[in-house]
Amino acid sequence: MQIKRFEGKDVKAVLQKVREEFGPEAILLSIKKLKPASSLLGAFCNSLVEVIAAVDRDQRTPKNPSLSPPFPLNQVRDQEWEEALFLKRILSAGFHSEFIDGFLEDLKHSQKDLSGSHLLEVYQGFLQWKLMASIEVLTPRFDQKRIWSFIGPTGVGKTTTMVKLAAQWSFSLTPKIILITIDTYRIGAIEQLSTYANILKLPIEVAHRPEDLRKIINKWEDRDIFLIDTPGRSPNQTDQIEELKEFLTVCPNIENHLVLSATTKDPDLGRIIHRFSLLPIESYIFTKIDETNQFVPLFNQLFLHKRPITYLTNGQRVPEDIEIATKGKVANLVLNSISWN
Ligand SMILES: Nc1nc2c(ncn2[C@@H]2O[C@H](COP(=O)(O)OP(=O)(O)O)[C@@H](O)[C@H]2O)c(=O)[nH]1
Ligand SMILES: [Mg+2]
Repeated sequence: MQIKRFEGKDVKAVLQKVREEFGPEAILLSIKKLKPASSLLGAFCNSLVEVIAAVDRDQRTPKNPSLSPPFPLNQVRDQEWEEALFLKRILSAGFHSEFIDGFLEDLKHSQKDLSGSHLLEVYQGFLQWKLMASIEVLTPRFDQKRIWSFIGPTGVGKTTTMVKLAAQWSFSLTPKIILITIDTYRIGAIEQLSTYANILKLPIEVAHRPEDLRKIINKWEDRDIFLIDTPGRSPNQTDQIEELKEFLTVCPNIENHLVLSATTKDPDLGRIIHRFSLLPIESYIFTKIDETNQFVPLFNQLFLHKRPITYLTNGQRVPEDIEIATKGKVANLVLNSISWN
């Protein structure tokens, strides 16, 4: 029996050395990390791995060129596998590469106390912190006159969201609210909003031209909150967005809130945000979070196009299905949408 100590930068490299020298009959006596890793990357790049292996000289056979692993994989230390699995999961979750790079860099320099805790939970906690640190939220304030417009593609829930907010604010804040629509394109759009205005006993005005909008805002100067519904605009039609801009620049204090559906695919979301950025955007409102369980695309946009998120909507019921976005809520949606098993 020959016993020998092997060293290498990682388990794979050391096992390769063992295999080359002792062949497939080698018996692993121990596998140890010599320099404890202080980070996830350290586990793969900086540490030294020591393997003590033995082989019975008489049974030793020439090098085996077969591709099958020479040793049972379950002999590799648990912690390394957990780190590798965690990495694999977040890599396959669809995060933007810039986020992954920053996350790994922070993880590398963090002090992690792994004593007595499950490694996956420690890393999930770290990811949650990083998600929260990467986004901005905005809690609406009504200490002054507010003029909110709801802009975005067709069918994302602009009108529904505006009415949910009108209802909630008029029940709880008792401000004077007026509903305005510039959506004179879609058949039934004015009727849809008029129905809600009647139920909520709020005034409604229709602006056919930018000039009308300016006049309406001046006419209702006693109002605290102006809510402007807009027609859905295709991100591919720049002229439509330019036209919208003519309306929404008639008054300097109009705040545009970009309404996006959480069900939209990642590249499409990016394109929509890019096109609507022709207008200054105050916040994002994400709708239809009840219709998907994939929230990494939503997060990627919040990460890449840094603007605050104000609201999340989670159903068709008016006014119940809307909630203020918090960093914790967004981070939990993202974490829960990653497959950890
Ligand atoms: N499931 C779900 N449906 C929603 C949500 N918000 C709006 N909708 C529905 O989406 C459809 C389009 O809404 P609408 O407000 O007319 O969209 P707009 O064209 O952007 O004004 C309607 O059927 C709404 O009831 C939401 O948060 N979840
Ligand atoms: Mg609408």
